[in-house]
Amino acid sequence: MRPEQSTNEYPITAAQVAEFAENGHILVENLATAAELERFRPAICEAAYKYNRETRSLDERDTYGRAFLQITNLWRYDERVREFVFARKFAAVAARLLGVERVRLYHDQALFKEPGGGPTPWHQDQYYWPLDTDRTVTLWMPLVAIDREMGMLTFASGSHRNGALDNLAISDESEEFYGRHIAEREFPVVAAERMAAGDATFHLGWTIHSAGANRSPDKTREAMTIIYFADGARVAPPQSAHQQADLDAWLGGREPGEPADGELNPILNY
Ligand SMILES: O=C(O)CCC(=O)C(=O)O
Repeated sequence: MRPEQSTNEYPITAAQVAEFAENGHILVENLATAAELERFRPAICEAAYKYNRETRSLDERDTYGRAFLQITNLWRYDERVREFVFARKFAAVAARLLGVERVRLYHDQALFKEPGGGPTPWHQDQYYWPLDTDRTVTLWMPLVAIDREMGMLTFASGSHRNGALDNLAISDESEEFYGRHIAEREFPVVAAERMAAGDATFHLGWTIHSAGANRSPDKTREAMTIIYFADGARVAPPQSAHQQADLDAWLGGREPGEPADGELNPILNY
């Protein structure tokens, strides 16, 4: 049953916290209400298309480029998107699932998989993140109803437990490497059949995940994501060019060894 809820609080049970710890991911239904979706979806879409810089056709892009339009930190450009990204309700769920008192924003991303867009290869998000904690989590919310034909987020349950497995960015190589790893370790591969607009999944930074292609002829899979980390985390020395790029973009000038508490990383469950 889809839980009834006020717009300010979402009840996460102890069983859900345990499920998240065990699997490294969870589906949370009806996190954003229909009224919230009605208000925020137009704002997110408007900002995403306004700040999208991808102009190539799908044929001209590589595997990463075909997977989605990726438009980042929209909260900085649009006051309405800021209200969505800073929602205490979402951050409180993230904190409860992580088992921490306070969470900070790492960044947000609109991930729009276009009609005909390709699959998102298996990967681990935290490969990109120069943070010294494994208390990191991504909220992934479709803004329209989706089914598996449109690029459902898909998880290898329990795959977070060994932390970093390889230094692989999202690519054909990561698809091959993690695909083999999942088969060898026999991790259950889990994806919802469908998600309603406003449902959300949460996954840990080390959980291996992917998404299918968007086989819809005309519907874009509009997903909005918010990445959180536990307050108290420090900036870690970057281990790759990707981590250096993240350090430059998302951590507000903080240096390795310093607390990750810059102006781009506010506490959101105040
Ligand atoms: O939206 C997608 O296709 C992939 C999303 C993803 O990998 C993430 O949010 O961590």
